[in-house]
Amino acid sequence: MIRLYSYFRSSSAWRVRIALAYKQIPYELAPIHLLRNGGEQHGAERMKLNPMAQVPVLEVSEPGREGADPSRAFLLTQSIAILEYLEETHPDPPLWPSAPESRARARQLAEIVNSGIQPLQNLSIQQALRGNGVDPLPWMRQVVENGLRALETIARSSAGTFLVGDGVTVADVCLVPQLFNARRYGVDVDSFVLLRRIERACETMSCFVVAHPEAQPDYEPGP
Ligand SMILES: N[C@@H](CCC(=O)N[C@@H](CS)C(=O)NCC(=O)O)C(=O)O
Repeated sequence: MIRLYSYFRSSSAWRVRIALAYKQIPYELAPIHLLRNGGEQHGAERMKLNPMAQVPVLEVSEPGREGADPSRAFLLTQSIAILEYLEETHPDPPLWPSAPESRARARQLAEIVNSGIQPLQNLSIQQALRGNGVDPLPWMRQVVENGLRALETIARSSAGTFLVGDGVTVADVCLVPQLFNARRYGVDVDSFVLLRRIERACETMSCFVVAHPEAQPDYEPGP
């Protein structure tokens, strides 16, 4: 059995939700509220799941094995490591292209989001800036715009229907949640014409629809 610890608005957890849906892997969703009570991710039990106090966390236990010891479940954090694990255990349909050049390009674009944008605008960074009396919004806009500009520029030479060719890849899985965050921060997403076109293509796929924050059981309206 697979359980995903998630927060509806977490872009990193959203990536994993897309991959689980795309690969049609059944799972149980376990919400962790990142804002309630000072952030449930910091609680002692949650810290046992992920000492980084972040979502997503994937928990894999032996299916149906009676008396299985839950403390021996396989726990995995870091969305890209989780996506790779899902790819290796459920290779079809794939999220990584098979040709080395396209595969590397998909990784490169995914890492622009995963390493070059998301960590710089994460909740803990926003809270640290606010704690120092700094409004985080201009910083968040700047890092998101810089990253999206790089994505748009590089993808001009690799994109077909999706960021890399005509099949959905890990790069698109990272792009769509990041565009959602960009809008929340007031970034003019429509100025990224290619990224918007690819987002629209993704939105026609059911795996992106069911993974959307508003489709989650823990969804709450709000900014
Ligand atoms: N590199 C990690 C990033 C995980 C991450 O930053 N998760 C955010 C939500 S998107 C989080 O849990 N933040 C909690 C906090 O900053 O307190 C991954 O890809 O899984």
